[in-house]
Amino acid sequence: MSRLVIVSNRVGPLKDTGKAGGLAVALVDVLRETGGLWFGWSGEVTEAGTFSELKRERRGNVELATIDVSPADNDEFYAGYANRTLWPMLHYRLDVAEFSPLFEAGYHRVNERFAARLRPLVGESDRIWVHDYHFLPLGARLRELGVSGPIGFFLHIPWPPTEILSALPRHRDLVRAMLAYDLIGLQTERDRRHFVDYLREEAGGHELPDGRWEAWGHTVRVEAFPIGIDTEGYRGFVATPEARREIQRLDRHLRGRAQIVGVDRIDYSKGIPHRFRAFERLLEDQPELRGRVSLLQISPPSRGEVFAYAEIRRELEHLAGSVNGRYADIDWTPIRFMTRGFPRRALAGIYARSRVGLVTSLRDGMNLVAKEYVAAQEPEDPGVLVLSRFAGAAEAMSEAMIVNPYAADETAAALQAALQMPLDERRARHGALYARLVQADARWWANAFLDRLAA
Ligand code: GDG
Repeated sequence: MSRLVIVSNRVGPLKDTGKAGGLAVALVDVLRETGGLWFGWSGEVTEAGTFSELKRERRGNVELATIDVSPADNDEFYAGYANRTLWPMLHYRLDVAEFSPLFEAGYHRVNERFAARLRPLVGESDRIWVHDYHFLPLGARLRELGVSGPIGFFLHIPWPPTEILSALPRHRDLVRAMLAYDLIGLQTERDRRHFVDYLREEAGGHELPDGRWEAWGHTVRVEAFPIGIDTEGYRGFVATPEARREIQRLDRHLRGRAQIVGVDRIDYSKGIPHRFRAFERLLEDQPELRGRVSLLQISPPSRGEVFAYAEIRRELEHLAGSVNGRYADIDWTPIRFMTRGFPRRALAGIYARSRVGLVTSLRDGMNLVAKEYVAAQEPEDPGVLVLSRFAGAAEAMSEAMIVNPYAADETAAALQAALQMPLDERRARHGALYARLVQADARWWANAFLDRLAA
């Protein structure tokens, strides 16, 4: 089989350091199968930028190759167009999206440079798999440089309705460039529908008898591949010493009280303020729960250089402070808001000791936390997942308690129902969710995408 080349902004690590996301683990697995190369950003910002020397690291048949970006690239491409224009646009947030010609030019410049640096590393028969919104036009640039083998693209975040996307300046050029890919993978059926609607409405596209789409003189396959986690591997984390340590610490601290857990990078798409308000509503409506249930919110900061992120962090600190000020008691803190991360195995222990996993995304490509929470539960006595209907994960997790995070009263009622749910119902819901996570895991996802790309 031909060699696989993966391109993504963040690369690796090749071995599980305890920090690596499940996605990295799954991608390294598929790279090992046929041997391959993973290309992307080194994580370094240097003056030489995309002209820097290629950094290479090899383990067995898998190689990493990375380059730096310059300070201007970082500001315009990464913190600029990727995270201040595309991220909000694709999360339906026209109100926070910034449209700057400088960002846009930087985005295209970095895509061109990445394509030029990758080109000499690509063999005739290689298959290329490009990831995420940082690299929408990368395939088109690679084609211009003569790459003729299969190139696939997977978008980890949502694809919005045309009415929203069409507000993006030069949206047609961006989507036209995407049609250089042979396969475009999206997280959900809803995202896929939005994408092909766009092709029909804006590009005069139509579906061919073999299911591919023709638009603007290109032919492309567009399908949904909902991303999974390494379910059984994750389940195994709960038995590790790192997880056990957190479980013991929580047992000592909680002393029989129930805990609701939320885990997300600080990001306005995750609906964390809505979560705090729903929890406040629960305490308001159910006075008997005061002193008996708490919310633990773990939120490693991200993209702090972007104003909207610094702002949401301040809002959360304020909200947590005001709920705690109002309801806390000598021996009970309603919301424990932690702006730091935990190692993955420790996190698994925290999920395992939480009665409820609460995900209130206002818009989310998939949401892996929802899946990890389910994977970490003890099948004999599992907790309950309360999940926003606006997370891609909701499409295939109907046995979770699905909520509208904008309705604080509805979310509060679901929390109460989750806290009181009888054991047999918890087991039935968890059993169905877990079985699906085992089937549609990260390996299944990667292989489904690559099989389609090969076809
Ligand atoms: C994007 C899309 C899509 C979180 N806190 C800590 C920590 N995490 C880990 C979680 C989980 C990952 O980060 C977050 O993944 P999500 O899927 O929830 O969200 P995004 O980061 O926004 O990811 C999303 C995903 O891509 C994959 O396609 O599902 O919709 O937005 O794995 O566990 N990990 C550690 N410490 C923490 O404190 N170690």
